[in-house]
Amino acid sequence: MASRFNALKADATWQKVWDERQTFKADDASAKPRAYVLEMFPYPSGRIHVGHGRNYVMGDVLARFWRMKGREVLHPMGWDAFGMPAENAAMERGINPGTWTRANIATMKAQLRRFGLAIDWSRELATCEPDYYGHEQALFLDLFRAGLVYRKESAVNWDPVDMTVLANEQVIDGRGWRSGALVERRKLSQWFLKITDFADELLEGLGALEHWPDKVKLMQENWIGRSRGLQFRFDLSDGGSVEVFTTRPDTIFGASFVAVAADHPIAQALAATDPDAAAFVERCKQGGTTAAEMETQEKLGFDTGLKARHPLDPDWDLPVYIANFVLMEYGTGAVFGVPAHDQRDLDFARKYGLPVKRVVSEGDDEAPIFVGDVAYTGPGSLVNSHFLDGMDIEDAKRTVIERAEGEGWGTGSTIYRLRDWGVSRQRYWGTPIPMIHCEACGVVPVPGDQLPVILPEDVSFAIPGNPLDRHPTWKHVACPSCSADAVRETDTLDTFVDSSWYFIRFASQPDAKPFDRAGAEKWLPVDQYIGGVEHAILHLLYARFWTRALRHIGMLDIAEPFAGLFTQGMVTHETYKSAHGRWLSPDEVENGTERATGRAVTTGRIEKMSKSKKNTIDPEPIVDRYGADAVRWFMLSDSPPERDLEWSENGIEGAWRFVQRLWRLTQTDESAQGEDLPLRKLAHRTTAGVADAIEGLQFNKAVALLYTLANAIEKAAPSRDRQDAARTMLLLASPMVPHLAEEAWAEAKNDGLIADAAWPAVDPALLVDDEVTIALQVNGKLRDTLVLPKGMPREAIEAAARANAAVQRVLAGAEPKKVIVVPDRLVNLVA
Ligand code: ANZ
Ligand code: ZN
Repeated sequence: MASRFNALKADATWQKVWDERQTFKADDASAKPRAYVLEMFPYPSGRIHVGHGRNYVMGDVLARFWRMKGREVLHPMGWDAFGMPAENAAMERGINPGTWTRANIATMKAQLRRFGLAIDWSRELATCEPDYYGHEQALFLDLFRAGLVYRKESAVNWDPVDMTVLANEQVIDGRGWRSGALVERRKLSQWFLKITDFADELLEGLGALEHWPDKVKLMQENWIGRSRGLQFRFDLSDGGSVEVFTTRPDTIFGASFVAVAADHPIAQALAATDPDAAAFVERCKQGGTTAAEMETQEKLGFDTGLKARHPLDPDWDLPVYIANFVLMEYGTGAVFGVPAHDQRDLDFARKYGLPVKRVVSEGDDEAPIFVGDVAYTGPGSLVNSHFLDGMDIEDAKRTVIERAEGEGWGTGSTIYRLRDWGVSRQRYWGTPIPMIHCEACGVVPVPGDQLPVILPEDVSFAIPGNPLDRHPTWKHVACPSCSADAVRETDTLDTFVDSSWYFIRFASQPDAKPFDRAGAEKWLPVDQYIGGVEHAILHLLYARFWTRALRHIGMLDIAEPFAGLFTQGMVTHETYKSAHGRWLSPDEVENGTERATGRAVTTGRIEKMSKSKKNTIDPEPIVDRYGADAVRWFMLSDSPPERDLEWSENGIEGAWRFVQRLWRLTQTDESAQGEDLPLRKLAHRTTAGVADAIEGLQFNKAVALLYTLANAIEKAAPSRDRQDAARTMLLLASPMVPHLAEEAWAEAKNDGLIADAAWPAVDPALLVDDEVTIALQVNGKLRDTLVLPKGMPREAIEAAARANAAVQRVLAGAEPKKVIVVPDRLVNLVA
C-alpha cells in the first residue's frame, strides 16, 4: 500500500486507461436519461492559461457527476479556430494562418488533456476545417433560400493607410489600431441575417430561461431594446415633411428643435447644394461607428434653415438641424429634441442657445424656464402642456398617441435597438461566403454540389489587403447559372456564425449534412452551458437566433439552445512592471525584484489574466509539479465560481496537501468493526449536500463539505462506519480529483473504474435531524435550551423543563401557575 500519492504517475496511468476504454464517449443509442454539458469552446490563441482551465474543470466535475448519477453524458470539445489573431500572426511573423492555428490546437489540446478532462474527443471539431465550415456554408444557403439572408449597403470602419476594413474593436479613439490613421466611415455592400424578424421571439423566449443568470437576460433584453412610442410627421417650411420617432410623446410641448442624421435624405439633399452643409456632413463621418462612440462625442449641429411646424400648434415653428448624435440606423433617423428632459438634447440646446422648457415636474417647480445642465428624466406630472397638464407621463403618452392617430399625423409604434446581423467580414481567415458575382446574373448562390467552397491556404500577407482578392485563381469561377466568367465573393463570415451552431454539430455529425435532426434533438438543448460573461450578449444572442432560424425552416425543433447557463468569474493575478515600465510576467519576478536584473519591480493591480499585461499563468509547469488533481482542487475550492479567483502558489500547495490527506484517509483498515452512527449520518448528509452543490455549480461549497467529512473521519475511531465514510468520501471527491480517486479505488480492489461507479445512495432516514432544540422560558423570557429527541410527549418535555437548573434557579422554589408546552419548540413556565 503506497503511503504517498504519486500524482504524476496516476495522471498518466488513468488518462491512458480512460482513453483506451473510451470511458467518456457519449453513446447516441443509450437508453439512459441524457445530459449535455458544454463549456464555450476555446479560441486557439497559443497556450491554455489557468483561466481557461478553471472553466473546463467546472464543466468536467458536472459531467462526471451526472455520469455517476446514471445519465448518458455528452461533454465535447472543439476549437473556435477562425479569426483575426491568426492573420495578425501571419502579418507580424510571416506564419501561415492555418499552420499557426493548427499548431496552437495541438499544443492546447495536449495541455487540456493534462487536466484529465472527461471529454468525448471523438467529436472534436475545428471551425477552420472544411468538414465544419462546408456545412456552415450549406446552412447559410438554406437560410438564404428561406429569405433570412440579404444584401445591403452598410457603413464600415475604413483605415485609409492600411487600406482595410476594421472591426469596431480595432478602432481605438477613432484611429486604426495598427496605422494610427483617422478612421473613416465607408459604405460597402454586405450580407445580413434577418435577426430582427426574431426580435420579439428572442425577447419573449428569455422568460422561459429559468436557469440563466438574471443579469445576462437583462443584458439581452437591453440589447434587443424594444421601445414603444410614437412615429409622427412634422411638416416642413419647404413643403416637405420629416418623420420622427419618440418614446416620449408626452413631452411634445417641450420640443425645442428637430434634428436629422448626417446621412438622412434631408441632410444629403442640402449637402448637394450647400458646401457648408456638405463639410458638416463630411465631418460627422469621422470617428467610429459604435453607438458608444457616438454617445460620448461632442454634440454638434448644423442649422439647415428649414422650419418644422409643431403638429399641435400651427403657429409654432421649430428649427431643423443636422446633428451628429442622431443615428440613421435607429428609428427614422430623425428626432425632436426636448432639452429639459433629455441630456443629449440639453447639451445640444445649451451649445446652440435653444429654448429649454420644462414640461414634466415632480415637485412644486412648474416654471417653464428650465435652468441648469442636468436634464430631468424622472417621473412626474405634465406642466406647461395645454390639454396634458396634470396628467402623469403614461397617461400623457397615451393621450398624444390617440390624438396623433385620430388626426392622422402619427401612429403608435414599436421599434427595436437590435439591428440585422451583418456577417460579411473583409478578412481572409474565415468561412468563405458561398456566393458568386456574375455580371449578367447578379449574385448567384454556389450550388449545393459545389460545396464546400474551400478557403485556399496558399496565400501571402506580404502586401496589405485581403489575400483572397489577390489569389491568382481562387476567385475566378464560371457563373453557375450562365457559365460566363464570374468571381467569388471574397468576404468571409463573421466568426460568430461559426459559434452559432457548433453545439448542434457536436450532438450529431454526419458527413453528408450539417447534422441529423433526430440525432441532434436527442441531446439538445445543452443542459448546462458554461462560459465567460463577455459572451453574455452577442454569442448567446446569435446562437439563440440561429437555433430559432433553423426551427423556422424546419430543420431542428429546438427553440432555445442552452437550457442552463453559468457565467464563471475570471482568474486574476497581480501585475508587475520593471524599472523601465515594461510589463513582467510572474516568472520574471522573484521577491519583489526582476529575476534577470535584480532591480526593484513595481507591483500593480490584481487583474484578469491577459496576454497584454503578461500576468497569465501557464498551468503546465504547475501540473508537472503537483499533478492535475491538486490544480483542479484549487480551481474549485477557493472562491464561488461566479466570482473571480486570485491565483496563488500557496493556494496550490494547500490543495496539494489536501490531496495527500485524502489519500491517507482512504487507506482504511479493512478489518475494523463496530458502529459510529454520527459519522454514518454525516456521510449521508455530505452525499446529499455535495450532490446539491455540484448541481448548483457551487463547487467551493462541495469542497467545504468534503473538508468537514475528512476532518470527522480523521478524528473517528476505527469502525465499519468509518470505513464506509471513507469510501463515500472517495466517491464524492472523484469528480474533482479523478486520478487520485481511480488510484485509491483500484488499490481497494474494487471492480471497474470509479468513473463508472454510481453516486452513493442516500438513506433519507439518516438525513432527518432526530434531535430538536427546545426553548425554555420562564414568564416568556428565554432562560436556557434543551436538546431532546424529536416528538417527545408533552409530559416528558415538561418534566425535563422543570428539572432544568436554570429554570429552578429563576423559579426559586415557586410552583408555576401554568405550563405551556409547544412540542419540539418551547416550554414556557408562568409563575
Ligand atoms: C423626444 C424625447 C423626449 C425623447 C425626451 C427622449 C426623451 P430609446 O428609449 O432608446 O428607444 N431617438 C430616436 N431616434 C433616434 C436616432 N435615430 N438617433 C438618436 N436618438 C434617437 O430612445 C428613443 C429616444 O431616442 C426617442 O425619444 C428620441 O428622443 C431619441 F424627454 O424623443 B426622444
Ligand atoms: Zn451568370
